[in-house]
Amino acid sequence: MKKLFAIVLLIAAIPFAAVAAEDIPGKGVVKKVDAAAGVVKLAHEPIPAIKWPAMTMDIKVQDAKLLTGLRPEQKVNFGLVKGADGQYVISRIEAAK
Ligand SMILES: [Cu+2]
Repeated sequence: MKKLFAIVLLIAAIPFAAVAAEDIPGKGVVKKVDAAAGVVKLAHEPIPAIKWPAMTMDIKVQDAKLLTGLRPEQKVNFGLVKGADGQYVISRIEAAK
């Protein structure tokens, strides 16, 4: 019984673990999409977690597929993770409501 309870707890914790593989959330506006290079130019709001002021910059995406459907002047929410080279890359990006 104790074992079953432990397993249930473990399964219940999985979604939180997935979320806790934390990205750094940001908001911005798409300025340019370069799917071939896997880069999006964003005018992003300040990101205090990593001490970034508001700026317009090119950011790489983890997977070029993330850029599908994005278009200039679209408002987006995105998440950043640190790549192996120490540079931040976009792990998720979606249209903001
Ligand atoms: Cu920036």
